[in-house]
Amino acid sequence: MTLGEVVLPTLNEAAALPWVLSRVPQGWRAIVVDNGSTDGSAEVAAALGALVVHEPRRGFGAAVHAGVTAAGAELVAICDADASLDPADLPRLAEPVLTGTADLVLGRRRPVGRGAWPAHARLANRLLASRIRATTGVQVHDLGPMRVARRAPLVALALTDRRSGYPLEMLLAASDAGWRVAELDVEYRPRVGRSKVTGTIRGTVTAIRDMQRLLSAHSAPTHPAHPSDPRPDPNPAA
Ligand SMILES: Nc1nc2c(ncn2[C@@H]2O[C@H](COP(=O)(O)OP(=O)(O)O)[C@@H](O)[C@H]2O)c(=O)[nH]1
Ligand SMILES: [Mg+2]
Repeated sequence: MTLGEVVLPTLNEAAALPWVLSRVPQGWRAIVVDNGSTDGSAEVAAALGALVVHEPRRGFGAAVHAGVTAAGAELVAICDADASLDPADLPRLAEPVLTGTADLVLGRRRPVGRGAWPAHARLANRLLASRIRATTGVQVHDLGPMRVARRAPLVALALTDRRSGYPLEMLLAASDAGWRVAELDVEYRPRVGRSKVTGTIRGTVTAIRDMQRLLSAHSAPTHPAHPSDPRPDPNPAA
């Protein structure tokens, strides 16, 4: 029985896929979303038994959205296809969702080895996480790409970002929906191949822009006064 499916957004990751797919645990199925690769990623994935979904529209969010849409199991996970994260961690991340203590589990990246996480990306991520904590109250420390949730409620969040704002939009929407968000440590290793997002200046600038836009549009949480609060209602009914 398939307990969960792991969506692997893939843009030219042929060199990483054999290791990544070999690490997909029992009970999990890999969905490789090929985002216009020119290095034979789709063929490698298919030869190794993964379900391959083709998403011609570029963008991290477009790729993940296509994979989540193609999935059908109870749980859905997301993981980079670049061998920086180990799919063998998925059952551990799925545990709080299965036992009902969390609705979304994020892998908090703990770098292993030199060069796993460029300094600028790490700093930007840390600042972003603190801004998320301030705006939402959700206690996250890393906007990490490895995640597990139940598929149906995730689809119901109706996320619209199709680029690098997708991971942030997911967290903001989950927070608005009252989801319990948990973080568990995962090892983060130097990726195989070239980064498409945070390892490049263009990718980083795009990611920051996408995320700034989402955060500015997201209002701070409103805390309704307790009925026993003696202060006058600032918005009295007419
Ligand atoms: N940026 C980006 N990544 C994509 C796209 N399609 C698929 N991906 C995959 O999304 C994952 C994240 O990108 P990556 O280059 O690892 O970003 P980084 O982890 O910030 O360095 C990788 O598995 C990529 O292959 C796309 O159109 N743009
Ligand atoms: Mg990566």
